Amino acid sequence: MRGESTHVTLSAAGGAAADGSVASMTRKIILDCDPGHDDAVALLLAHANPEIELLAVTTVGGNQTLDKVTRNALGVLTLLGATDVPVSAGCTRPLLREVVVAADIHGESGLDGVDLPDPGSPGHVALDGRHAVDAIIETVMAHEPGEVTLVPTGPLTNIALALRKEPRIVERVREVVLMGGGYHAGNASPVAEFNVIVDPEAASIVIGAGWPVVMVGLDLTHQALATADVAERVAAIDSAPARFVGQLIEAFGRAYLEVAGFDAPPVHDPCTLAYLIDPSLVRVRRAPITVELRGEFTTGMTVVDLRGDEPQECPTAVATTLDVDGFWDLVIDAVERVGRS
Ligand SMILES: [Ca+2]
Repeated sequence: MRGESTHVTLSAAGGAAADGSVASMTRKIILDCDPGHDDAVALLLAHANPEIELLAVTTVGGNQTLDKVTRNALGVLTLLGATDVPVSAGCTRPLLREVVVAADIHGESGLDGVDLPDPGSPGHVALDGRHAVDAIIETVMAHEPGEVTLVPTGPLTNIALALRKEPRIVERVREVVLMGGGYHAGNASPVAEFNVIVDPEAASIVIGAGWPVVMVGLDLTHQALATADVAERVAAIDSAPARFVGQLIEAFGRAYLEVAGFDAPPVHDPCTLAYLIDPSLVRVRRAPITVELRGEFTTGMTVVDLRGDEPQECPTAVATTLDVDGFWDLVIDAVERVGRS
């Protein structure tokens, strides 16, 4: 009898080969994001951790408008020295609803309080010419089935459109590990999390597509608090990326204190990568998930059925418990690695 599983990948990629040897466990990912302070830490972890191969970065309107989050993604990758990763801009607005941004938390720029390289500076990362939806489809279809994992850390508009445009990606993608939702409290409403409430129709399409989905929601990410101890560990590293992460934590902490009364800010998005890098850091539980689309007070709520035994055949799962120390060790390790390169 299995209790809460630590990992729910259903496909065979990365497992033992026919000759008994173990194939490379490096995880090839596409990071679909809306930077955003915590997205920036996800970009850092995806770039710096040797277990992750960052195939592409795609951007979506969310924390701020598409032009702003795209500029931020390019700036963060430049600062990290991640100059060989293609970056594609995607959807400017949700499938059906009006644009909503999170300027209260992330500021007018989407990354207030940090210094990014001047977009005109030599060596600055430039946009790939493709639309994000095409970049996602082309990258997934160019790899073997079960090879590419999608990591959405913003509203799910790009992923939903990619699914509609090329339904074969459902069979091809290894799993979708998304930051969004939650099964207890929300943040953008009493019951809804920001990424899901911004484009609930897209979230419903992605979560219900039948591919393996791990929903890393607020229940999990509110355990990833950047405390004063974390800030001190970052401050002890003498490098430009470390100073950048220090600015991020400080600005994010100020906003979360003012807006939500948190003593330390929850650094949501990199929790998805922690799960992929070391599944023992994030406990997950399989459970059916539906997205509320018509509620008068509950639109954007992720309704998670936790009744009864864990349904072993269910393709969706929710993250429940974070190994907090292990998570921050990974982030600090990533800061040290980019500082050395
Ligand atoms: Ca985000």
